[in-house]
Amino acid sequence: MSLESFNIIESTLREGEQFVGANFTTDDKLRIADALDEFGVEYIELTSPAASPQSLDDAKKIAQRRLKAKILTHVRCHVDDAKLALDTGVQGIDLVIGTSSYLREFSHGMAMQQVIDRAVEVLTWLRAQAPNLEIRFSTEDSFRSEEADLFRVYLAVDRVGVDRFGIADTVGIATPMRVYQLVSGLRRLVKAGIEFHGHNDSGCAIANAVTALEAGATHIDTSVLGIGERNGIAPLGGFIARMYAINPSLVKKKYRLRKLRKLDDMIAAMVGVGIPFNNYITGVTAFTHKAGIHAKAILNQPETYEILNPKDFGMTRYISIAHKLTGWNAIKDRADQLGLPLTDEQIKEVTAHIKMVADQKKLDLNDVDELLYRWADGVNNEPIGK
Ligand code: HCA
Ligand code: CU
Repeated sequence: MSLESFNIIESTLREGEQFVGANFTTDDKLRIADALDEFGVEYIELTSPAASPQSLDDAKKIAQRRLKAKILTHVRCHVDDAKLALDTGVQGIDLVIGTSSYLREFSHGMAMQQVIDRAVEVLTWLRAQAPNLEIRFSTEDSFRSEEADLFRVYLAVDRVGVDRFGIADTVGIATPMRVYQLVSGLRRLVKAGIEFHGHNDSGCAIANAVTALEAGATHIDTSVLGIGERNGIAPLGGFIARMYAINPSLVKKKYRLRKLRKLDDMIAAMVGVGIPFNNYITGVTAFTHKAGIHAKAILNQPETYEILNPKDFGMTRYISIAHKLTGWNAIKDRADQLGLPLTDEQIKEVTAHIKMVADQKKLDLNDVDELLYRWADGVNNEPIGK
């Protein structure tokens, strides 16, 4: 099962460039590629060199950078585009062609047999040009394509030979069950790698990606913060969180997890968005605990309420105590931090007082501290704020 040996194809520099707020300069792209490489992703996918002259030049520059990650570029399944991709000097080419009736009718206008003929033509040509190049062939909008059509094209492509097949949930319609079914069907049929690319329109991107691995996929597409067309694809951080939850030691060995924060911050700044408060790992509340019952257990053993250890990501845990749901264990911990020698009885008293005041008004940590100092000084009868 591929959960043990998955590869990340990081597509911030391809799918991510299709995010409405993205307009990366050459310098931005080099910084992104370097930061992704430092993090340790196995592959970096770049925008098609056919997109613009700058895209071609930048692909050449990044290909020459001698990063540890393999550099791929992503092109339409067309000999002209494939030729341009070869000229960039990248190590692999990701070919894509639409197979759903929507795309065949409203995008490229080709019948299924033409799609198959085109796939075979481009692959045969590419293989002859560059026998050692890593080639992937993907079917855009796989989950709204006829399964029989998909398998016809996969089989034809397999006969020519590719390193990897791509299954793309272009519109975010797939659920884990459907992903499992399609990926395991292809897994039974071919020996090549299988890549999954999933959009997040209905919130299944990460679950679909992990299910693809469970079904035998070998490669998963991500982008930093999930940026891409519409609301994007599986986010790198969220996918990492999921994989860490399954096998922390593997994920810690494969990637430099402390670099994630820098990546999220850098991309957010470049594309002009904030990091959502509830973002995986790097959101401000990702390691914040509130209820007294949670706080007590967290203070005793963080794993009680945490499957991700914030330290592994260079993040810190925060226990929120200035509210009506607080508990005396958390308040005692705060008193200890402040070096105040209060007895358990006093702590319970001041906790009751905090709850009462919090029923009337919103408190912050300063209010709690002030009350703790007063209790320590024995002057606990005045309302806070005086
Ligand atoms: C696109 C479509 C794509 C391709 C995915 C793939 C998708 O080119 O914008 O190559 O596997 O979501 O289908 O991103
Ligand atoms: Cu996509």
